[in-house]
Amino acid sequence: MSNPLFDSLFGIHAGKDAPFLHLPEGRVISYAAFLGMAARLAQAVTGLGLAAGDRVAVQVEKTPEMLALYAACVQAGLVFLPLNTAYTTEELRYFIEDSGAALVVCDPAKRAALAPVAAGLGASLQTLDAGGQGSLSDLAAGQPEVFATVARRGEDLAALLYTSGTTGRSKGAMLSQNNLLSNAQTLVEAWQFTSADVLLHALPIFHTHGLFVATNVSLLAGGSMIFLPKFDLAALIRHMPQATVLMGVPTFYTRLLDCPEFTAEMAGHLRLFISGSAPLLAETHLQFEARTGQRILERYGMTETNMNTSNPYLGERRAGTVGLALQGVELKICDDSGKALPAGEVGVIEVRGPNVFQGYWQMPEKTAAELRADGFFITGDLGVMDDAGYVTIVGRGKDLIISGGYNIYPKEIELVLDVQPGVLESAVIGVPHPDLGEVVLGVLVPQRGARLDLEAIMAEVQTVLARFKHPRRLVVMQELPRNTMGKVQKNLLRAEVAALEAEA
Ligand code: MLC
Ligand code: AMP
Repeated sequence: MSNPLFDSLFGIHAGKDAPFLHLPEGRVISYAAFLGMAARLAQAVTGLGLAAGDRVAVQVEKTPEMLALYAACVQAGLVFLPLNTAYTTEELRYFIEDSGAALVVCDPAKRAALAPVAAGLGASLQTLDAGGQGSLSDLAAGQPEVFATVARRGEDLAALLYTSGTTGRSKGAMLSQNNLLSNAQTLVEAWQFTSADVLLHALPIFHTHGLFVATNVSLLAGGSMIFLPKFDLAALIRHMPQATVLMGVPTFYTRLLDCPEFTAEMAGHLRLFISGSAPLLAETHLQFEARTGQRILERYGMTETNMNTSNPYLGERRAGTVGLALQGVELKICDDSGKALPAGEVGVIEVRGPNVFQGYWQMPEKTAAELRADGFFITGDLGVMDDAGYVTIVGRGKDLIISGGYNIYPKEIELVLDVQPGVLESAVIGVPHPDLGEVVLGVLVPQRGARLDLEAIMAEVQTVLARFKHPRRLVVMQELPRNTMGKVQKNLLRAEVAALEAEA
C-alpha cells in the first residue's frame, strides 16, 4: 500500500539528519525532525476523528509547523486547503462552508469569529499555538513521532486551492496527488535541482508558487530551504550568500533592483533566479542582467495546472516570454472553439497533461466550461507562440488583476461596491503600479442626484475584503463606457481613468 506523494516527497527522507529548513534566527530543522513533527500532527489530526478525503482548512502565519501540517495531511490522506492570511472572516466563511472542512486551523485572533462557522459545520476548530484553547500543537506534543502512512492513489485529492472567478464566486481547484507529484518531478529535471540546493524561500505558503513549486521541488530533490516568514528585502540580501536559488514574483526582482546593496557579487552566490505568477517586464529582465550578469528564468503556471511552461535552464532565456511547454505538458494557442492556431497568431492558451487539475469542487458546470472533454484546460490567458515554441503572454481573456502576484477578480469587488448607498453601478480595473505591477482602482457611478460618501464606502469594503483587494483609489464618473451589447469596456475605461488622472 502506498501514498505516492508522501512517499516521494517526505518518506524518502526518513531518519535523515540533513537540514531541511534553515530559520532566520539560526535554528535548523533536519528532515528527521520535520518528519517527526509531521507524524505527531498526523496523530493529533486523526485523533480528532478525521479520515482520508476530509478537508483541512488552514489560515495561519508561515511557520515550520504550518508546513509540517501540510506534510501531516498528505501522510494521513487528508485534503489540505491553505488560505491567504489576509482573508477576512467573511471571506473565510465561504471557503470553509463551501469545502465542508472537517477541521479549521486558524490563528488565535480569528478563533472567536470562526467558532460559529466551524460549529455550523460540526468541524473542529484548532490553532497551531501552544498553550491556547483548542491547540493542535498541544494535542500533537504528547503523540509518538511515527504515523502509519495512509494509502492513497495517484488520482486521490491532495489539496483544494480556491481561485476567484469572473462571476465573483471562488472555485476550489481539486489537485490530485499525481498532479502535484508529476509537476514537481518535471521541475526538478527542468531546473536541475539537487540535494545541494538551498532555496531562498520568501513567498507565502498558501499558494501554488510557495507551497508546491518551491517546497515540493526542494523536497523531491532533497535540498533545503532558507525559510523566511515573509518577503523582507534586507533578510533576502543577508541570506543570499548561503542560497543557490531564489523563486519570486516580479515584485521581488524590481525591489532588489531598487536596492543599491544588491550587487553582482551578491547575486553571484546563486545559480538560478526564477520568476513567475505575474508578468515580468522584459525591461526588468534586462536590467537584472545588466546589474548581475544573470538572466532571470521566467516560467508560467496557475493554480489549476501547476507549472505549464518555463524558459530553459541551459538554452536561451528570452526576456518577455514564458518559455517553452514543460516536458509532458501539451500547450496550444487556440481560437474560441479550441482549434489550434498557427505560430504567430494570438489566441487562448490551452494546456493538457498530468499537471492539470481534476475540476472545481462541487461545480460540475464550471468544470465543464473550462476543462474540455479531451482534457485540455482553457486557461483564459491570451498568448502567442513562435516557430521555436516560445510562448509570450499578451493579455488575459478573463477580467483579472494581478497585484504583486495575487490574483484579484474585479467582479468580487464590484459586487461589494454596487450595493453601497448612492451607488448606481461600479467597475473595477487594474492600473499600472511600479512596485506591484498593477493595483486596484474602483470607478463609481452615483445614482441620479446622490452624493457618494467615499470614506464610508471604503470602510465597508475593508470589513468585507482582504487588504490586497482594496481599491487604492475610488473615482466617481457619471457613466461607464459600454459596447453595443451593454458590456462595460474596461480597456476604454482604463484609458479614460488614465486621462482623468493625467489632468489631475
Ligand atoms: C501586500 N499588500 C498588497 C499586496 N501585498 N496589496 C496589493 N497586492 C499585493 N500583492 C498591501 C499590504 O497589505 C500593505 O497594506 C501594502 O500593500 C504594502 O505592503 P508591503 O509591506 O509593501 O507588502 P509586502 O508584505 O512586502 O508584500 C508584497 C509582496 C507580497 C509582493 C512581497 O504580496 C507577496 O509575497 N506576493 C506573492 C504572492 C504569491 O505568492 N503569488 C503566487 C500565486 S500562485 P497597508 O495598508 O498595510 O500599507 C500563482 C501561480 C503561479 O499565481 O504561476 O505561480
Ligand atoms: P493563479 O490563479 O493565482 O494561480 O494565477 C494564475 C495566473 O497568473 C495565470 O492564469 C496568468 O494569468 C498569471 N501568470 C502566472 N505566471 C505568469 C507569467 N510568468 N507571466 C504572466 N502571467 C503569469
